[in-house]
Amino acid sequence: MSGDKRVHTSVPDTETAIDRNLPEFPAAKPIDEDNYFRLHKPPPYLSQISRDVAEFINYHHLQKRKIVLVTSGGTTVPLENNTVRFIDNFSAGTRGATSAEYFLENGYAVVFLHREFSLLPYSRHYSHTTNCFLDYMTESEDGKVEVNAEFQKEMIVVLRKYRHVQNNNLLLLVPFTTVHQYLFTLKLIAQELSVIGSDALFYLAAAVSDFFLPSSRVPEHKIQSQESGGKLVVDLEPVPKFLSRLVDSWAPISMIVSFKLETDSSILIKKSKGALERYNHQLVIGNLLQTRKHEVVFVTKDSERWVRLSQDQVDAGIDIESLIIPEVIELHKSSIEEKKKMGL
Ligand code: 9Z3
Repeated sequence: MSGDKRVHTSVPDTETAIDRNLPEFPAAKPIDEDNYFRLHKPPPYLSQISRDVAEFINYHHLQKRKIVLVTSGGTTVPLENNTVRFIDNFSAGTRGATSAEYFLENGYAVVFLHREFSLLPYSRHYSHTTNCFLDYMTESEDGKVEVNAEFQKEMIVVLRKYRHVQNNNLLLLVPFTTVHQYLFTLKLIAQELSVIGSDALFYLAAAVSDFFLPSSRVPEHKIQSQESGGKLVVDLEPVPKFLSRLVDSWAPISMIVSFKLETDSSILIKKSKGALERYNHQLVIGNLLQTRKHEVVFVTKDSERWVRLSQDQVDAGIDIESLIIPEVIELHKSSIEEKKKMGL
């Protein structure tokens, strides 16, 4: 809603945001993958997700529709099995949910691997505390609930798009909460999507934790406040960098777009290029925590190019994803042609 004068506590103090000017962890090797997936139990619901994803892919592949996996939202790192406390991050899923809408508008089917209760395509316009749906409602004279006249025009557009997507089975919602669930589900979906080769696109916008607590060290019950002299000392391991396994093994023919998040503008391009070289995929979209809604940088092997909203576009409430997605789709088209020439 425009004219929002409320305080927003989730907006970080940019002066004190963390600077990650440190060398990256090395890419995960097959042995790291084996160890992780051997030493951790898969989520119990995975076979249900596997069936739903396979059915969805089959349905759209028969209709020659391209499929994108959009990942979205932050991952949690539980500190206890019966989880009272966990480590989390800032991501609300705006990038992922908004991007999914533009992929759908451009004819893609979308598998939306998202943090449960984060923003969803379409409902994001009227959910969570900034856009409470009740603010859009009014009571008519005969006691019926109606949409406020001033929002009718805007809401009918969103409603029609949402219904079209529902009626044509174009969107599959797959949730995760922990980084562990995210990794198992990502691997599963990637392997299923690899069947359609170059027609599959991976758009990895989720903010995945860099650190985790191996399950062998997670206590079953709530940590007591009097343990360890009243202090809580958290000793986390680095999450293996699974992007290398996605590119090299899980879905080697598909196009992969990853995001790079930094808070220090002077290292964003260097880090994005570093990720591209390390994982050897097609595109890194760099963004800064502070300006991510207005500008991003496309980094490929031989180019870097900023995509920015003009001040007029910002004022008009244009989503930067409406500029990002058509460009990604063009690159996907070229990638498909290239792969076909190679006989893949
Ligand atoms: C992003 O950079 C996303 O654009 C944001 C979107 C998380 C900033 P919001 O959900 O934010 O709209 O509030 N995602 C990727 C971040 C990430 O974890 N990247 C890894 C890294 O930087 C590489 S896969 O190391």
